[in-house]
Amino acid sequence: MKGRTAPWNVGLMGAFVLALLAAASCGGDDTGPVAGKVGALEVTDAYARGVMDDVAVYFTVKNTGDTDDALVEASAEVAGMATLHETVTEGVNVRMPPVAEIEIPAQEEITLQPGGYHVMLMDLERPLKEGDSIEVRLTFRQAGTATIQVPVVPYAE
Ligand SMILES: [Cu+2]
Repeated sequence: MKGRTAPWNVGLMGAFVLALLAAASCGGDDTGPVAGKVGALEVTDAYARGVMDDVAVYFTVKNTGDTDDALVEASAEVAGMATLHETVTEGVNVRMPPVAEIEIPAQEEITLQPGGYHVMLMDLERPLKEGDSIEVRLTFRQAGTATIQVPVVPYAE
C-alpha cells in the first residue's frame, strides 16, 4: 500500500488556479462574473467540475423580464451529450434523474448548484482538468441560446 494519491498535481498550475479563485472571490458582491446574456436572462457564476467520468456545470440565471422562461437544452463541443439533471437524495442514495426543463420564472433567479440542478456533460472528447475553460451553449424556451465560457475548478470535498 503506497501513500495517498494526491488528487491534483499541485504545482504551478495549482498555484495559478488558486490565484484565479482568490481573485474571483474578491468581488465583494453576491453576483459573480457574468458568463453570458441572452434576452432578459443573465447567466453568472458559471463553473464546472468533474463528477466521476462526467462533468457537472453549475451557474445562476437571473430573469430580469416579465415572462417566465425555462432552460430546455444544453450542449458543449467537448461533450458528446449534455443532459439537464436534478440531484435527488433519498437516505444514503443519490440519484440524478434527467429533467425536461428547469424553470426560470419572471423576475426570479435560479441557481444550479451541487445537490440540485446541473447540466451534466457526458461522453467527453478529452479529459478536462482544472484551469480549462469550456464553451457551453444553453438554450432557453423564450430567450434563445446563450453561449457561455465555463472555467473548470477542482472538486471540493
Ligand atoms: Cu448529473
